[in-house]
Amino acid sequence: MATRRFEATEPELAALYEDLSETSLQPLWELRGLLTPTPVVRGVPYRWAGEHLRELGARAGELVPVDRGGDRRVLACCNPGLDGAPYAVSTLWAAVQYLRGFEMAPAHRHTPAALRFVVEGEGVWTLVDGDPVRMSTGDLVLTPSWTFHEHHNPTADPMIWMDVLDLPVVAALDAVFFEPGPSEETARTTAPRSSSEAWFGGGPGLVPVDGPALPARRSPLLAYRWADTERALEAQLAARTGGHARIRYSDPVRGGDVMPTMRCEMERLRPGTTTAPVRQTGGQVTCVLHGTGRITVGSGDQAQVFDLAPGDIVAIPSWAPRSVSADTQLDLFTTSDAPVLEALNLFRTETVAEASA
Ligand code: GTQ
Ligand code: FE2
Repeated sequence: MATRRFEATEPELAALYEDLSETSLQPLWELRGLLTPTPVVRGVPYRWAGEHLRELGARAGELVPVDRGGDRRVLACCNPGLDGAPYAVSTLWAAVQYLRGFEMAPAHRHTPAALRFVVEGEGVWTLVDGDPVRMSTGDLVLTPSWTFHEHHNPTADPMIWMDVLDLPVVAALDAVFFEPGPSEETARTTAPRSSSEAWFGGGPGLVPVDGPALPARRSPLLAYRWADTERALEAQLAARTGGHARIRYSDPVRGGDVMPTMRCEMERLRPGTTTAPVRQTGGQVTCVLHGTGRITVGSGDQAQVFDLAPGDIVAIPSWAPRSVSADTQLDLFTTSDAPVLEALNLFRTETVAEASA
């Protein structure tokens, strides 16, 4: 198979280029844009409005059944800069999943890891490797790589939530595996406290002595509850100056990020607060839990300003400065691929001096 052929006016060089092409070789001296001074990022700053996600999710709920074959009723956020790839940024899948009352999304597992963040609603629970984890407003729920998961809605009301997966990273590494789960119905209608929370959600700094074996390189705690998150944010706001608090979800036993590929954080801004523009390598996805305000993503000509309301999902491409302003009190959940970049010693972050507008 021949590769791209480069042009030359000098006949011997042209002949060389032809032979290189036939031999699937390319001359580096003719290649441009490989080693750029700063990242060339195809993904663009973008916001999917919560209002649209809710409305379109509900319409999909009316029209599209969830069953084997379909498996999940999910609308993927597709960054307009990524040529139709179903990714929010080049390294993260972000989507909304809609489960009608009394519906069930069947068990499966895959090597891409997933997290769920609930903007509104309760009643659905996810069975993660047999452990029932309920999902309520403001909760972060993990389905780490290769864990079986199925979603149950025992209530009469539909529920919608955000999924984020590291699928683009796993796909780029050619390491995607998928397997359907055991098909027998796990007929459970209640969600008792997960065993993961009983063991590892004991409270600040309290971890079991003779607990279950710890899973490799990811948190043993599968759910981070909003009441705990909010308490931590309020305590931090009381302890510090300024109206901006930020917390990171971590492995309660060993510290570090919740999963090897995704970092999760929550921030609260008091009304009238604006954050300094910060950029980092790798992609980020921000989801609005509560409040209204604005987010500026990018700088100079590329800067985009989006109004924020609950349920909005925002794509922050690599190295784009991100600044947030709160009109009312604003709670934002953000996930990123920072653990991947850190593991490879590629993580950079900086505060950008000039506020982008
Ligand atoms: O809930 O299992 O958004 O497998 C994409 C793939 C959700 C899920 C997504 C999935 C799921
Ligand atoms: Fe899945």
